[in-house]
Amino acid sequence: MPLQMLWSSSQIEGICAPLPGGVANTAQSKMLGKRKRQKGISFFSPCRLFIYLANLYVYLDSPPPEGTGPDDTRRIPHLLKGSHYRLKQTIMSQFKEVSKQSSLHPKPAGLVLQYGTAGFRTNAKKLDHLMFRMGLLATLRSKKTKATIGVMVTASHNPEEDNGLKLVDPMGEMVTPTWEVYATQLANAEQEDLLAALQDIIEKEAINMSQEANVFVGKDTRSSSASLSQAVLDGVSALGGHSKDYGLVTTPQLHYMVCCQNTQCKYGEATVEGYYKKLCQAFIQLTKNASNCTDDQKHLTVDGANGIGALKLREMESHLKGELHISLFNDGSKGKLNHQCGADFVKVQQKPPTGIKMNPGERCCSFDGDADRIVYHYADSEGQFHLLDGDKIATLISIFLKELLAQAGLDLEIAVVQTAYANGSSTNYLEDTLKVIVRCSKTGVKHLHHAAQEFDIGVYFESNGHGTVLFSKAAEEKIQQLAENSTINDERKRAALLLQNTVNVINQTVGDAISDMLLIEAILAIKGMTIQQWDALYSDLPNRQLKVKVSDRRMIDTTDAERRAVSPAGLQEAINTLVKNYREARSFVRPSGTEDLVRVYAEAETQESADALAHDVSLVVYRLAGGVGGEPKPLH
Ligand code: NG1
Ligand code: ZN
Repeated sequence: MPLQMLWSSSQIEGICAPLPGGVANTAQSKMLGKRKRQKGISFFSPCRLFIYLANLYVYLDSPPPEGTGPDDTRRIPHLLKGSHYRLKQTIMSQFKEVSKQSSLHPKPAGLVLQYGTAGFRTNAKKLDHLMFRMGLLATLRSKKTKATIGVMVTASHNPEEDNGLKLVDPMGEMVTPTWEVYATQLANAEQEDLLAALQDIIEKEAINMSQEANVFVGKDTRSSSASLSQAVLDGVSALGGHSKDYGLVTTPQLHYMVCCQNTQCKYGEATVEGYYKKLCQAFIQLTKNASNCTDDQKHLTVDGANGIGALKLREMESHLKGELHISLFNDGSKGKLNHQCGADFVKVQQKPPTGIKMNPGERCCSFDGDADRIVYHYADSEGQFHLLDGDKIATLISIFLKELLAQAGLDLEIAVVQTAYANGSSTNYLEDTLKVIVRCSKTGVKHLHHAAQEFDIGVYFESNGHGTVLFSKAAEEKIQQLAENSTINDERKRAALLLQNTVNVINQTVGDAISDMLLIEAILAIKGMTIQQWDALYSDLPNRQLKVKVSDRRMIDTTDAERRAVSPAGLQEAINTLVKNYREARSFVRPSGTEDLVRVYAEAETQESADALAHDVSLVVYRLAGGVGGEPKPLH
C-alpha cells in the first residue's frame, strides 16, 4: 500500500483509534510511538502487517468491478487509494451518501460555471447541482479550518430570475482564493467525476474527514432561494456536517453570524436579534452627541430594492428607539426585485429609483438585492438628481474618523482603498485635501478588504456602494484603552467614545447597507451636515459605464489594478490615443467577474465627452476583442 501521505498531527488525532485487530500503519506507529503503546494497543508482527497491507493494496489497485456504471458506489474504494483503512471506512460511507444524494441533484451535462468576483451567479434553473456541491465544499472547508463556514444563497443585484452563492470564511471574510478554484472545479465536474473531484480536494488539502463540520446557511428573498438553499443543506448533511439554517437574512448578516460564532461571540451574539442590538445600541450612543438634531433631520427615505434589506429594516426599526425615522419604499410587497430600483440601478443609470416618493432636498438611500451595497441620493429644488456613491461615502467616513483621531490625540494611520472605478475627483480630494493614503485595488470586495487590512484603519468602498471600515486589533485596543481612561480631558474622552461606538456600529466582516446607513446617518447628525453639504465636498467628474458583448471575455487581460489592458494586442494603445481627444479624461476596460461581458469605463470634463469616449472605447473593444452582435451604437 503506498504510504505517500504524510500525516499531520491533526489527522493523527482524528484517526488514532486502532484498526480492526490492532493494525496501525508504520508511519503512524512511528509517529504515535510511545503515546499509543501506553494506551495498551497491541501491534501485529511485521510479517502479518505486510500481508494485510499487500491484500489491501491489491484490492484498491484492482480496476472498478465490472459492469459498474459511473454512479455505482462499488467504485468508491478505487478513489480512496492511500488513505488509512479506518478513515477509508468513514469516507466510504460518506461518499456512498454523497453519491446517492448527488443523483438527486444532477449536473446538466456540459454546463460550466465559474466562481467570479462575488461567487457563482447565473439563471436559477441551472444551479441545483451547484448548491448541493457547495454544501459539500463548505463542509470540507469547515473540516479544514476547524471553524464554522457560511453559505449565502443570493444573486445580489442581478434580476429575480438569477441566483447565486457566496462562500464565507471563518472571520466572516470572502473565501480564500485557492478554495474559489476548488469551488469552480467541483461545480464543473461531470456527474461521474464528482467523487474523484471531492477526493482530489481532500488529498490536496490533507483534510481530516473525521473532523466535525459546521455550516451556516442564509438566503435572500428570490423565489428560487428556498429550494436552492435546501440543496446546500442536503450537501452538508451528505458529508456528515452540521448545519444551521438562518433562513432569510442579508448577505452581511450571514457574514456577521459566522464571525460571531468563530470568535466565541466576542464579535457579538450570532443571532439576527444580536445583530440589531449591537448595531442599534452603538447608533444610539453615537447620536447622543447630536443633541440639536430635529425630527426632520432624523428622517430618511429608503429604497429597499424589493429585497431582503427592506424586510430586515422593518425588523430592526423598533431597536432604533425613534432615533431614526425611516420611510421605506420598494419593500417587496408589490414590485419586482432590483427592477428599476436598488443601488445598482441608481448608480449605473444615474437616475432615481422608481416606486419612491422623494421631496426636493430630502435624503434618500438605495440598498441592493442582498443589502451589501448602499448609495445615497436626492433631488434638488430644480428637480436635478444627485448621486452620492461609494466614493462619497468613503470620503465622509474618512473625514469623520480623521477629525476624531485628531481630537482623541491618537496616532493611527488611516487609508482609503478604492478601485479603478473610483471617480477621479474623489481620489484627488482624498489625497490632496484630506491628505489620507489612497490605494487602488482590483474590483471585488475581497481585494479591497485584503488591501484595507494593511492599515490601522482601512476605509474601503467600491464606487457602487459596497464597502466598510476595518480597524486593526491594535487600533481597536488603543481606542478601547483611551475610552476607559479616566484621566483624559472631556474632548479626548468624547472623541474616544465616538470612535469606540463607530467600531461597534460598523460591520467589519463585509460591506453592509444597514450598518453603513447607520454610520452615515450618525455622522450627518453629529456634524449637523445636510446631504447637500456632504455632496458639495467635491464634484464628480462626469462618467459613463458601458457593456460590450464579446465571444470570450477572457481574451482581455489587465494589469495595474485593472487600469491597463495587456491583451489583446493594440487595445491599450488604442485607448490611450482616444483618451487624448478629451480633457480630464480617463478610460479603462476589464472583463466582468459577474456577467459574461466586458465593462468599459470613461470619465471626462463633460458628460458628452465621457459618453463619447466610452462609446469610442466600446468600439475598439468590439473590434479588437471579438465583439458579438451588432456594433455598439453611440449614446446620443
Ligand atoms: P464585475 O461584474 O466583476 O464588474 C460587479 C461590480 C463589482 C462588485 C461585483 C459583485 C462594478 C463595476 N462591478 O463586478 O464592483 O461589486 O459586481 O457584486 O460595479
Ligand atoms: Zn449585493
